[in-house]
Parts: sequence; structure tokens; C-alpha cells
Amino acid sequence: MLTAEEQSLIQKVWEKTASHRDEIGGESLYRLFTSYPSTKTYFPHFDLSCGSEQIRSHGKKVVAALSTAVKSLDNLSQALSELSSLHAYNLRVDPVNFKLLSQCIQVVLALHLGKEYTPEVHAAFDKFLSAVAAVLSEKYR
Ligand code: ZNH
Repeated sequence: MLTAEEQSLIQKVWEKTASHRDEIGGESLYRLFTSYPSTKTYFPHFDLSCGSEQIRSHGKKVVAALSTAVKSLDNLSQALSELSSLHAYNLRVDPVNFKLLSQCIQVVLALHLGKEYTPEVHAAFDKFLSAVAAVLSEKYR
């Protein structure tokens, strides 16, 4: 799991995104749909044009879940348990897609943070987002 150093790095960097965090969610989703069009099939009921209200509001929800995760780095399984059930039993999102979204979130974080997105921060976020994806995938069978 994440080392104590990685945990504090993630918390510090996440704090820095506070004022533009909601946009990070929407931008990551738009990037997901553009770069990996197959992911759009999960959102047939959404207006997927750039900056649409649905992308923005869904982006806020995803980011809020990540904020919960950042606060519970020691206990991700429990913190994301409901979300994990939702994805496994109701939404049935193929877990490969979690990696694709993680990728897009990283690119958007890098765009927002510029030089502050150092290789160390990148490595820590990669581990963090993989851990979130693992929890969201753990109830599939
Ligand atoms: Zn998901 C939903 C989160 C990934 C698909 N999500 C959701 C929500 C949240 C989330 C928070 C909301 C819930 C409620 O409402 O309750 N996700 C999340 C996260 C992640 C994810 C954190 C990672 C990181 N998802 C994902 C993917 C996909 C998805 C990858 C595909 C592609 N989700 C989804 C859907 C939904 C969700 C489809 C539903 C939407 C609506 O609204 O309808």
C-alpha cells in the first residue's frame, strides 16, 4: 500500500486542487470519452459534448468520491464500499475502464498542476488511483 510519505504527498497535492477540483472531474471524463470512445457506452443517457451539464455534475461526484478516498487512505475498502457495490452490481462497468479513467485523471492533474506534478507526485497518484480502482473492482465475480 501507500507509504506514509506517499500519503502525505497525495494529501498535500489534493489540497492544492481545492479551488478547481470540480473542473478536474469533468475534464477527466471528457478526456476519457474522447480518448477511449468505448467508455461512452456506459453513458447513453448523458449529453457528452464538451462542458455539458451532465459531464460537469458527474465529474463533481467522481471528484467528491476521490476526496473521500484521500481522507481515508488507510481504509479505502471501507470508505468506498458502497461505491464498490454500485459499480459491481448495478453499473457493471468493466474494470479495465478504471485504468483508463485513472490515466485521464493523471493527465488532467498534470495540466492543472504543471511543475508541481513532479515524478514523485505522479508515482504517488498512480498508486493511489490504482488502489481506488482495486477497491471499485473487488466485488466483481
Ligand atoms: Zn463511476 C456513477 C465514482 C469509475 C461509470 N461513479 C458514479 C458515482 C460516483 C462514481 C461517485 C455516483 C454514484 C451515486 O450517484 O451514488 N467512478 C467513480 C470513481 C471512479 C469511477 C471514483 C474511478 C476512479 N465509473 C467509473 C468508470 C466508469 C464509470 C471507469 C465507466 C467507464 N459511474 C459510471 C456510471 C455511473 C457512475 C455509468 C452512473 C452515472 C449516472 O448518473 O447515471
